[in-house]
Amino acid sequence: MSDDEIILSELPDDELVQQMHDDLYDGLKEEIEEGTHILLSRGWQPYEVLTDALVEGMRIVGEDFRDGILFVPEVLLSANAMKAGMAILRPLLAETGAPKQGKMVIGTVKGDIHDIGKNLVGMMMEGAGFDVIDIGINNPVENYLNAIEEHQPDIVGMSALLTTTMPYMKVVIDTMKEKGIRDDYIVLVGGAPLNEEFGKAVGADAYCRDAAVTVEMAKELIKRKHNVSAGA
Ligand code: B1M
Repeated sequence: MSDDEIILSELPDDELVQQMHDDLYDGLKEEIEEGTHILLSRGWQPYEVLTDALVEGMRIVGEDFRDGILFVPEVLLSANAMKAGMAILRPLLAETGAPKQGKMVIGTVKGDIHDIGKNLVGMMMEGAGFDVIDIGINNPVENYLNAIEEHQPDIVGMSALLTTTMPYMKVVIDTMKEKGIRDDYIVLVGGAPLNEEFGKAVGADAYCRDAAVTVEMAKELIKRKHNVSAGA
């Protein structure tokens, strides 16, 4: 059977998810949108669709990108297809009715244009009751400082996907220190090449492995901050 003849709605769940991995790989935006709708209509939770169908699909793309099988233009199509699926899930993830938790400014650091992970973190944080101010990609330190001043968040989040851009997180944190404002905010960092040790080395409050960990970490650190200020 050729790809053209596959009717997504007739596939059982496991084959549909497999097909969505293939469609994401091939950058087929409409098929990803359709698959996302079908899984939701079958009672899948938005978070399950996100992780099992989309994030897993992108992981496979990442492997072949690394191995030189896929190239930038193809990966861009995959990214666009992934974003189309995420756009469907976003309002559903935000609709949890969770009580307000606080505010976060988040952006990808200077030199880096990867934004899928950051967007996903933003979506999950919104769903958990945080107000999220997304300052986008390729942010020099001034953008973080301006957003901090304007929005007075509880949390500053930084994303980096490249080993060449992740050191810039230290530039942002060091500048916050120089201005005497570092300790006024919770600073969280994340992105595929980072780890806990790196998070400590740059002076962040925590490294967050994924979006779910970011939510848990944010809630925990906000709670601690409130306890400290209540005790002070
Ligand atoms: Co790029 N890219 N890319 N890329 N890309 C990687 C990162 C790479 C690992 C691929 C590879 O070789 N295997 C590699 C980096 C190698 C390295 O630095 N060691 C790489 C490279 C080399 C490049 C270029 C240099 C390629 C080139 O031009 N020759 C170039 C750089 C451009 C630039 O930024 N200046 C480039 C370009 C691109 C595209 C534009 C084609 C596209 C980005 C499209 C977009 O984002 N709009 C792209 C993509 C899609 C990828 C991969 C395949 C997928 C990234 C992704 O979206 N993952 C990636 C391979 C990989 O990561 N394995 C790769 C899905 C996403 C859900 O996961 O982003 O990890 P992730 O986010 C997670 C966690 O990390 C965490 O939570 C998220 C959700 O669970 N997290 C945070 C992320 N940010 C957080 C912030 C937080 C908390 C948690 O704040 C508190």
